[in-house]
Amino acid sequence: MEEELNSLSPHEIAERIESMEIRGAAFIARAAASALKNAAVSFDDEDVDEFKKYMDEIKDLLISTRPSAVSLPNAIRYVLSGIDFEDVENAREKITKRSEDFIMNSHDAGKKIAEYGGKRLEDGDVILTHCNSSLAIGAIRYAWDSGKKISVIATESRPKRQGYITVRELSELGIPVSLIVDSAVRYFMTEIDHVYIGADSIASNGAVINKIGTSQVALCAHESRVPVTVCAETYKFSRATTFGDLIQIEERDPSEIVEPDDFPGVTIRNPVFDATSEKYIDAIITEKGVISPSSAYMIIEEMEE
Ligand code: RUB
Repeated sequence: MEEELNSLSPHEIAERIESMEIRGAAFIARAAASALKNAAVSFDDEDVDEFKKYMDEIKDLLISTRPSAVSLPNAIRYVLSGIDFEDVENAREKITKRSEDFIMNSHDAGKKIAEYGGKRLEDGDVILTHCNSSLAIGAIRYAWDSGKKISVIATESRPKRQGYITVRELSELGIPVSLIVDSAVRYFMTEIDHVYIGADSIASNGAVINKIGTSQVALCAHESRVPVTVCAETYKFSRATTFGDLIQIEERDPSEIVEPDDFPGVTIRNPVFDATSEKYIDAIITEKGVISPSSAYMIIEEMEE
């Protein structure tokens, strides 16, 4: 699907992010970088002010699609930083190059995180994962490919059931995997050695925003003394949280849960992410190494302006 991005207009990419055809924070970030490149390449005018206006429109459109994934504005900031908009051709070339660099760095970061995360798993480990994180799966896959006989328990992840994608991916790799409903997490926690999850955003205090239900998984793990590991590239850390901003939790259409007409007079709420306190997270694996949540601020300090 990623190869297809080059042939899509920026509006088509924004639509696919909003509808969740493109989903998962890493893929969303790379898709946003591609959308900016496609916008720059297809802009057909020499007026630099119009070009800047158009790029700003695309930027705002992309940012509005998934408000909880900080990877998205961070990808956009990376691609557009240092672009002076004095000449269309020059700006176009720089945007193209920075977009390609972002995508390449994102893939490289994923490989490093897979290695660091995979090495921490041991033969015989049972890993619980929630939702569908390409980074958490990368680490699990690394351990499996290294010959460790691990197995996975994956939650269904209501309402959109991204857990189905996870179990299909793992089972295609030959990794033993069980599917459970979200409410069975505590029941199975005594069988689990590690919780491995991804992140949409990480706040400066180390709190992690990820798929709704992650905080319950982490609480259960804490109760059973099971370590919780978050696999996330540094572009998922939120600089704005150091200045007091809170990460917005996206609420989506209630029809993702049930048909609202079947429940007249009932308010149906559909928050799709939640915040897990840093108290319940043991390690965050980034491409720069394994850190404790209390070091999140240092990662943000080092981020490119
Ligand atoms: C996906 C989700 C994933 C993170 C990390 O939610 O919560 O755990 O985005 O994914 P949604 P990755 O399906 O609503 O986008 O590790 O692939 O970046």
